[in-house]
Amino acid sequence: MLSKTVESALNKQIRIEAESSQVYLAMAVWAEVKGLEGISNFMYDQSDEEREHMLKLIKFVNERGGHAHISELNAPDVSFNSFQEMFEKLLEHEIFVSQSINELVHITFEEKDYATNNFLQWYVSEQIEEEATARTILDKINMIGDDKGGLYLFDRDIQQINVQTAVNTPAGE
Ligand code: OFO
Repeated sequence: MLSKTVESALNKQIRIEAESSQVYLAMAVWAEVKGLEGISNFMYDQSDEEREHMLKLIKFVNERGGHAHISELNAPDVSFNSFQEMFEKLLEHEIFVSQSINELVHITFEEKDYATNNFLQWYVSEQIEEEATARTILDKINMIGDDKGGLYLFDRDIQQINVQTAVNTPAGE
């Protein structure tokens, strides 16, 4: 059974994951309109993943005797000055999500809720991976700068970058 404190902290995270999904959906649309299909597909996939993160939390709250709260969401940024700016925002957002997960883990310790703590370890690992992917992409985008040819090649290769980072990051590291 969840304490009210843990339940409301989990519900806050449900909202953050839902907002993350919207953040990446808006980036996917922007990239698609700009004609960069690879980047757009990457963002659509990220958006789907965030929805999965949200659903996983919803199921957990309900299974543990709580009531998952589906709330209104803040609107995401829908346009960017450059791809560089968009990927900077992606990394910033993932860092924000990691901090939020850390606070949530801290609350479970305070509440002596070790089952929820254990459940959240998956999110801790996931965030390490997502931050690493975002940093790798941003490094590459920073190298490309304003070079259109470079961006074109990057658009073709972005899916691979994601997969390689995931494979090269041992679970829990
Ligand atoms: Fe990348 O945010 Fe979910 O966990």
